[in-house]
Amino acid sequence: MADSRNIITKLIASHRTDGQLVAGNTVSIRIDQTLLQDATGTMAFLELEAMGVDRVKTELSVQYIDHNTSQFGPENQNDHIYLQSVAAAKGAYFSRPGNGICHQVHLERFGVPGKTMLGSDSHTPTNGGLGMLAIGAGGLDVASAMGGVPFTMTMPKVIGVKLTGELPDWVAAKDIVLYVLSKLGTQGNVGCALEYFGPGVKTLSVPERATITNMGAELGVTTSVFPSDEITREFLRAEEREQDWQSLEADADAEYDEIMEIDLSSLEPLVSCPSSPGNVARVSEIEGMPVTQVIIGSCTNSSLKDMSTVANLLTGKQVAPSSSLCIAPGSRQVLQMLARNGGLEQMFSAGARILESACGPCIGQGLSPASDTVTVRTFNRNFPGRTGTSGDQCYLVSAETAAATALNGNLTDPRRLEEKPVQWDMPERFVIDDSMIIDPPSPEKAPEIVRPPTIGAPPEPSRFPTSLDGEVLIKAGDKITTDHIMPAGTYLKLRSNIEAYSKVVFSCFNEEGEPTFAEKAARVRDEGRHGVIVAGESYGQGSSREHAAICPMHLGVRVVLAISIERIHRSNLINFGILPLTFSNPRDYDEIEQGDKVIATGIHENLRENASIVLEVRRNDNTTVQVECSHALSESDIETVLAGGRLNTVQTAGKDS
Ligand code: MIC
Ligand code: SF4
Repeated sequence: MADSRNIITKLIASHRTDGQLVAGNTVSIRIDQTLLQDATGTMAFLELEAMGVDRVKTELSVQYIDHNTSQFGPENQNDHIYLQSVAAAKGAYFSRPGNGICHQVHLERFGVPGKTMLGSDSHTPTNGGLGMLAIGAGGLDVASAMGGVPFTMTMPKVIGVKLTGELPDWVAAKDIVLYVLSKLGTQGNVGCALEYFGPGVKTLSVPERATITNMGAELGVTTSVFPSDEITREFLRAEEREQDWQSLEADADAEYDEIMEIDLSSLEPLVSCPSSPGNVARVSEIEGMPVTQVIIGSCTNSSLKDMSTVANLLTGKQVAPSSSLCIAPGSRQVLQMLARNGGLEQMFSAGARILESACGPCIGQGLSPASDTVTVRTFNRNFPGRTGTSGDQCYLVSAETAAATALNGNLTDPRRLEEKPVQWDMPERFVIDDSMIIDPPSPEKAPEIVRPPTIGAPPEPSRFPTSLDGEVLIKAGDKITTDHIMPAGTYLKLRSNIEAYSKVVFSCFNEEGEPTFAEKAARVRDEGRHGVIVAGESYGQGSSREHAAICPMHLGVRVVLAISIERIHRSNLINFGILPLTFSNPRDYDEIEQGDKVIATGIHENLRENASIVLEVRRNDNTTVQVECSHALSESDIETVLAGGRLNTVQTAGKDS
């Protein structure tokens, strides 16, 4: 067994601090690098401070400013100022606003094959394109890793994706991952990880691999990984980091828990239709609809490869008058390369609007589409309302399909283009200019931490009650995303202010004239009772934002009962003392309604004795039903939930004496 390992097992084995390498078992791994972005970073650093950690213990930790850069009001820059000072004080690198999207910049400047990375952003696996074991997690887990605490996870079931053949003209890496999404869907993949292998791997550059590993987040898998080979080496050489390269391949007869085979030459341009990345169709099936807006960018499709393809396609042409084309190159390096090689000129001559290298419209920071119109984007998520327009119709495609669409003003299969694609070759050398990255000073020179007035305090957890006196505050359906639970967009600036942000929990489900979710929850909390959230399958899909646990916790929610719960969100619930339960019998979902009372006694004992949890549901018509629930919590998870969250248990774990 030891000499027939796949890459994921090798990486976990070489970083393992505890646990057996058997799928489904709990394993702990040492974390080499961490990544924080600003929208999750303030909470993570406040938590790190609360843990008493003086200096990060990882090989490398980076704080990026890329999400919240629109600066309506003082809050965003207040966050930036706090983050710059706390990163310096704690020994982390700081990537200034304008330097680019965290995953893209990390790939360029910091990612190292064979290392582990934990990032407070669900798309952290992007760096799996370089052969890293990169995993998304909530801010508290990342803060703990920065404090030197190993990361505990479920040993994944490894699905090998065998790539053969070569992509046809105008078919892109994005179409590969959309194809995988069409096969595996956005739910039911918890506990799995994807490893790409086979002869087709050699046909893909590092940025293309990163597009594929990036969107593994939409599948709900723990991570996605490519081998590190000569192509990886060439990329790192062009980044002047060849010394960071090491070869990483699966053993010749490596085993996978499952294998999926994709003949790249059989693929065609694909599109995720509204409003889930998993609603995949062929572009050729649905093309022709008028499109008023096209946006090219985000951590999925903003590399120099994508941008060069777009620039070549736009050369000498004009964006259709009925369409608006916006382009956000993923990093300052990409922008500098485009500025030097003329790509930028080609873009704006064609009428494209050039945006800052940041997340921008991907997280609802402006450029919301007009009512009842179609927006086509190269992003990774099209959850309802994420564009900032309610009832939005957002389609996700490759950069090739997006550019062809912008030129025609309607959804266009790029294979209709008359020209042949211009072959993209990796530049011998990228522009290397790290002047927007601030290195951490030595400990003696650590600055004072600056706390502008909108920086709040870390959340204050309270112990889990011995008996539950709950009320169902909401009964939600399947595939509830963290965007449903905690909207971003214009509310993103409230990330450092839990009290204010809590007011918009589940605001997309509020009805006019009815109390909001937050008002209902506060009423139940103020009566000394507990909030319960009921949901269907795949609750908590999408982002790593721990606010989707912290804000409900702040409003007194103590239990989430769902048919299934996604990985990162489930950990965040545990981290903030909310008990994640699943229906032992999914049909019981139909037995509970909003407003029902939920009573349980002896929860502490039952959890500790691993006995099943039975909730007594008292309905509004005075009938009562018993609902049996499962939890699959480890011993330490149980203690964390009972303690009211991890802040109460890790305070001393990484503490400097
Ligand atoms: C996202 O794409 O949804 C985000 C915004 O990057 C989130 C992080 C956040 O909510 O701050 C993610 O993917 O984890
Ligand atoms: Fe930023 Fe969008 Fe990527 Fe999230 S998915 S990190 S918001 S670009």
